[in-house]
Amino acid sequence: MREIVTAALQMGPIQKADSRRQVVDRMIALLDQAHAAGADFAVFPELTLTTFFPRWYMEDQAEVDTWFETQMPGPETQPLFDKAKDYGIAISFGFAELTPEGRHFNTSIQTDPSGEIIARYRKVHLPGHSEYDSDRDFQHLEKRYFLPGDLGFPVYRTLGGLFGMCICNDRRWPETYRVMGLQGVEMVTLGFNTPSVNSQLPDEGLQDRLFHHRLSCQSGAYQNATWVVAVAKAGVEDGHPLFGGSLIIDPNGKIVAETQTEEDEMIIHPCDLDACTFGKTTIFDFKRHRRIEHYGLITQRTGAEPPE
Ligand code: CDV
Repeated sequence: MREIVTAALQMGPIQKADSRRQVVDRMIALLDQAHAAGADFAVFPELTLTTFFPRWYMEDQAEVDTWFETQMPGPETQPLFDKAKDYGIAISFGFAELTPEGRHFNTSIQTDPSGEIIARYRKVHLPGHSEYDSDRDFQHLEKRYFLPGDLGFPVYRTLGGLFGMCICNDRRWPETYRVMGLQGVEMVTLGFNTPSVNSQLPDEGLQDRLFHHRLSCQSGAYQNATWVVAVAKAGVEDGHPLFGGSLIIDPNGKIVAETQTEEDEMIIHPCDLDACTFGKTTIFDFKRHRRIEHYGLITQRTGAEPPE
């Protein structure tokens, strides 16, 4: 048994006017709960430190850069790292990263229990568009503000297991999980900010949107025999609703915990990494069953091209 008591720390809405300090205080309050419940590992959402700013169209790069972090930890986030170290809890959270060379990424990091950053992931699948779109009720400008991630999908050893990260839209792509599955991943963590309404399909109901979210995460878990921990930033941000539905999913694809609110909320579960072994050595024993001679198109072709 390799049990990692894992807390998914969902954040409620963060308004444009909220300061990093206010957000970090809320994160620490959730970490206090996780510590009281015996957590080894705590996972926060995508772009945890700010409102989901890609919904806003901005032309002034100096204004855009105010949403980004140039240091991690920086002065405002150091107290979170200190608290996690005090508690001996490994943490993972997302933020907008501005590198010293001036590159912008939608990033997640993971620390070990001593508070050291031991892994970094930069979002690969950036949804949305790069120019103002007047046909939408609200914008989704991730392609404008971020570069596609340049680190691939690394899997790393920590907490006695094999861990990997992805971010929000990545969870909808089977390639995301499979590339980590091929590195033996035992727990995939991800944060998300998903609007409760589809700006291009207003009649799509919230239940359908939650269904697609659960379907993507549960199939990724099952087909790769890995835990998946998916954590929302939820609630109404400056008039724009984001759904909750943070999940802890076992390697059989079953949901073992799910949040019930769109506020700051913890769910927690003792995740036994050894529970991955059965799936990885039977139906999803890749080495025995995969037929890579038929998978060439996956990396040769991006868009669908139907036959003549
Ligand atoms: N932050 C995201 O990547 N959100 C997307 C929305 C745009 C659909 C998602 O896949 O949830």
